[in-house]
Amino acid sequence: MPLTLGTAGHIDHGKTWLVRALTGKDTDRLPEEQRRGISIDLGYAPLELPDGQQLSVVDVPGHERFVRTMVAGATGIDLFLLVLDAGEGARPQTHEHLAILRLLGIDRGLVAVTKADAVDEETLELAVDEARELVPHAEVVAVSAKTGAGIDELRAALARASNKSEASRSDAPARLWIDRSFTLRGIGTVVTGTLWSGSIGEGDELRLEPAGREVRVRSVQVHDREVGRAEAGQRVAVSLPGLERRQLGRGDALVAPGAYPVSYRLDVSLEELEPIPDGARAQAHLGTAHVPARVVRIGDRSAQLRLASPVVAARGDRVVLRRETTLGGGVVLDPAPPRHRDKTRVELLEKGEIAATVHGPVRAESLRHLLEGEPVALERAGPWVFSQAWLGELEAELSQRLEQADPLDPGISPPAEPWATEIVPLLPFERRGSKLYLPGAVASLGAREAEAQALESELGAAGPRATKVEDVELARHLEAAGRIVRLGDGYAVGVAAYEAAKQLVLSECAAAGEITLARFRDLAGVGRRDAQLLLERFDADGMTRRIGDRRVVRRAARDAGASVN
Ligand SMILES: Nc1nc2c(ncn2[C@@H]2O[C@H](COP(=O)(O)OP(=O)(O)OP(=O)(O)O)[C@@H](O)[C@H]2O)c(=O)[nH]1
Ligand SMILES: [Mg+2]
Repeated sequence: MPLTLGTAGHIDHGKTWLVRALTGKDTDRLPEEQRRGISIDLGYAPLELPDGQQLSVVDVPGHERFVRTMVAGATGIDLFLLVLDAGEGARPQTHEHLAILRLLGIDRGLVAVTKADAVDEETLELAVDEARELVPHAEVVAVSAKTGAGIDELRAALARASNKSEASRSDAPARLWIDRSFTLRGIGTVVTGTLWSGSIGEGDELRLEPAGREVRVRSVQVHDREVGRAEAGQRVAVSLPGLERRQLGRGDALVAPGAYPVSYRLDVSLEELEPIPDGARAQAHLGTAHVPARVVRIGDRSAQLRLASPVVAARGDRVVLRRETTLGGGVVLDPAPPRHRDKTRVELLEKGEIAATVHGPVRAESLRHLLEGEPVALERAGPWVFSQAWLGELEAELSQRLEQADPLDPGISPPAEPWATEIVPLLPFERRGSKLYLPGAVASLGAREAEAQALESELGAAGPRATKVEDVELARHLEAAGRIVRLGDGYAVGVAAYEAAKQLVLSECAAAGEITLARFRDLAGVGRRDAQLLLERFDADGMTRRIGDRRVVRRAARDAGASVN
């Protein structure tokens, strides 16, 4: 597994010279860097160790104004090389770079106390002691880039440190944080970066995020050599035909399609170098990206970062928070959380109890970035996952509503949420039309039977005269039960009166071929309005057809009538 080594240290302490002494390459390639004698951008060089191991070296600038470039360079490295000027000792960016390395979780590396040629022995010893105190777990080597003294010892120490390190990111889908992009004649746009995880090969279809652009890899190089496929941990150059250089740059990521969420929020466990108040604004650095963020505190040790623009993140990613100085950082607990301030949720996430954070339905794909494999201890329906307890609560709530439903129509409208189509069928209810019912539930009058009987006798007494019924539900139910007949405008008649009126129409039409409103009114002995309501009902029943002010019996009804008679 190839490892990446990143320099760190205060401005002018001799990082670039040391990289040149180790690799033979001057990484200060920009004219401005050469003119000013300082590093401004990241520099890259391959380094072959005595035991044949290959390292990729990233040289970072030490200037306090370029710390954000240092973060972009340090992100994704496996080993650090902290460079300390023997004459100067630790200075502000020595400390800040060290803090950033710690926040990024890069704890393996060594310290080179350089410019040994420029100081006396005593000063050198003091500097070496200071270095040991500063980074107690690291090997300290005194060197001079100018004379070459100690360089071989440094190489041997690097080989030892590399042998102890291993990158363990190769299982996850491909993600490459871009740190440079340029155009090569005849090839087009090329991006470089450290491949954090997965592999990238010729012909791969990837996505450029957060823009969400589909890209196809034409070729892949590792240290200027074409390879079929580059592996996690390597510094990679990828050529992407069809893309303009200005469409991408440092801070973008090339990822396997669909493998990582692109998110405006990150739940993080927080580590503070200085107190970060709720609502604080800072730059959030993640991978090679940095975006303005607001820190929404959730309890003592965690926060939700609300970002001004989206980032591609995964659980376990490190974030550094900076203003003019480095404020702190964190580890991503949830790369795509809902907007919340829920302390319990964060505590569960921290413990890795991802399933426990799920109650109501969420899309399974939104959990994929939190879980390895399929969610266990969760229910699943279509694209949704949810807890058994939540399903139980839903069932209880719907059952209660069904029990309280109108006995005349004991159904309720099912939930209208997007998950309803997949989840409601899991519950022991019956779907009839647009409503849900308890299994086998039938309409009943229950306590309203007395009311129903009163209405029935009222209608019976009224004969063919229509009666207004205010209780529409009751009327509908009694009609469905064959106990009354509803007319228009909320009126109704008894069944016997309806049948009698029907016979009047049928026999008049059998004799005269037709019936008018006036004639029917006289025959039935009712007012004009009631006659009209009855005739309209016969029309609606399909028994009669209206022609101007007359009505004739439809053939089907005549035949049916004949067969009944
Ligand atoms: N005597 C002596 N001088 C050195 C040595 N290494 C570097 N220098 C001097 O220190 C200056 C800065 O060295 P660089 O390697 O550019 O320092 P740096 O840490 O890369 O600086 P930034 O990238 O700007 O942070 C050089 O121009 C040299 O003059 C050394 O081993 N011995
Ligand atoms: Mg430099």
